[in-house]
Amino acid sequence: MSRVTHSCTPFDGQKPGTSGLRKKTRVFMQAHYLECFVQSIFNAIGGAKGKTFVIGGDGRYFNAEAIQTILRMAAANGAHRAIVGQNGLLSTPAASNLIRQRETDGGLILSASHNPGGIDEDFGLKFNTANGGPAPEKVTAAMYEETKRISEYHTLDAQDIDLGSIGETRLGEMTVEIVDPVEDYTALMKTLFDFDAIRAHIAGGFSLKFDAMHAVTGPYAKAILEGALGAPAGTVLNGEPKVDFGKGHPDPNPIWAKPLVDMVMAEDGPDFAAASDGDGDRNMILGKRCYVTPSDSLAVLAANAHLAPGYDTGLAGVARSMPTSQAADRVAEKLGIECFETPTGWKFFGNLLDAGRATLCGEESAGTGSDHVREKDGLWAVLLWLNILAERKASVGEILLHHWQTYGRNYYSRHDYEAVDSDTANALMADLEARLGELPGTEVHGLTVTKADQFAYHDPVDGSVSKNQGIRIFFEGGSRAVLRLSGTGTEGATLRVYLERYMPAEGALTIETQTALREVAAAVAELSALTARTGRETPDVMT
Ligand code: VG1
Ligand code: CO
Repeated sequence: MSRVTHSCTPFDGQKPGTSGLRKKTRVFMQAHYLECFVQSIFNAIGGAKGKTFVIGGDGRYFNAEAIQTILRMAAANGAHRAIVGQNGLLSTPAASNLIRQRETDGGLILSASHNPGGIDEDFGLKFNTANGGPAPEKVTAAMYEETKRISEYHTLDAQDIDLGSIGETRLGEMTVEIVDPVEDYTALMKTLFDFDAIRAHIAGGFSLKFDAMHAVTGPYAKAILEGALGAPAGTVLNGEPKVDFGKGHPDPNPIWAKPLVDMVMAEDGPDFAAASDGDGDRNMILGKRCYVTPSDSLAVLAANAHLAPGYDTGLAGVARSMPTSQAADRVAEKLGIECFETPTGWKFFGNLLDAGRATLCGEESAGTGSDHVREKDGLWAVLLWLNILAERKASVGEILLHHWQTYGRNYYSRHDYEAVDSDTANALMADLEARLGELPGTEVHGLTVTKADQFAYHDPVDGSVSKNQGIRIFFEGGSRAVLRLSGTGTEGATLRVYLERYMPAEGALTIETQTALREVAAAVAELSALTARTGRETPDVMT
């Protein structure tokens, strides 16, 4: 087994986005492409020599092949040990947990998350640091610099190893440890939640469904929901991970998980339903005849987390991404705890969690998590909801209504315009940005602009500044619109328009969401000349 050094030339565009490097699978499969990026990661972190890494992915097409390549390269770069999920599978939160529990030097997570999988779909790779969280901007920037000057990479001239058998093998000088991907994660969940109370609630007739969307959470959900919590077999739907996710988008929202939504809207539907995404870090929460927006979910969880054993001493603080609705802010205010507003992407929560300033974090894109790992965590959110439901013995709908009656309601929706021509999208954003100064005072569709800016984040822990994180337009009365371009797409640009309107507790709390947001949507469309520029009358996806 000899070490081989290949020379290579840099590839354009190996710049990590919101969550690692995401490209079409065929792009990743080009000769030397993956290798150049992996070597750049090792170079950017001061080499792999003597280090231990966790390696695993969401099981999509090319997952297993890419892991073999990474293992050979890690060995050739002098790594000491690789901890790999059996068959190459690890949900993103489970990988984060392993990185932390085993006190490793970080991990390589293979996923394009909610994007579809397959040879003509998407693939992705990201590096998480020793705290278990996605590499912060200064590290991803260093990786990108390496990708621009890379001239060689190291690998081993060796056969593939068997990823299916649990236990240890050697690859050159490196130990490869294949682990059960579910075991440690399940143990962690048991320390946070009252499994007995949830089990009793389910045994008492509380019914639930979980849609794993043919992605990585299937084995986790079966072990935890059907195994440890005693939910009947068949509770987990689409529970076998597939390389193409059954040809769907493994994105837990009312569009891509429509069958589940239809189920809870039916007369004989379950009391609770949930879904997770490709790599298991997102969640969608549903109750009988009710969809909980991720922003509301964060707020409800913040208000009720003390009911679960892992959080019974209260929360240090709450953090949300900037486009996420301000519902959680109201809870934080009432609890008298800090509330942070960060740019989109979980990497910005890491410092706050490490410093003990935030306990719960959330994003409007179906991401919720806590300081138990350094990633958002789909099943964790499901279990916290279940724990709260078991304690409060109320329905999801009742809890939500009670929440709005206490704090008021932040009507909220995200409108996505997908595969927009990149130049068009960039010009729309640039022109709007240039006009931000003149917007205050403007009246549009009955709304008056009070403030407009380009969001910049000043990290309170390390003092770093992240600029250009999205355009915010505030209106009189507490409504708000945010515009930003996606950093996870692989085709053209995706323009995300986030809409929010606040209704006080004594106001109308049950208006249909899109109806409640009609004026804000019309106002932002007019201010950005959205239809004229993009030719789009309606969004492709509304969540
Ligand atoms: C999207 C979401 C963002 C999330 C990111 C990764 O990013 O908006 O909130 O953190 O996906 O989630 P963007 O740049 O496309 O808006 V996942 O589940 O893909 O790791
Ligand atoms: Co994900």
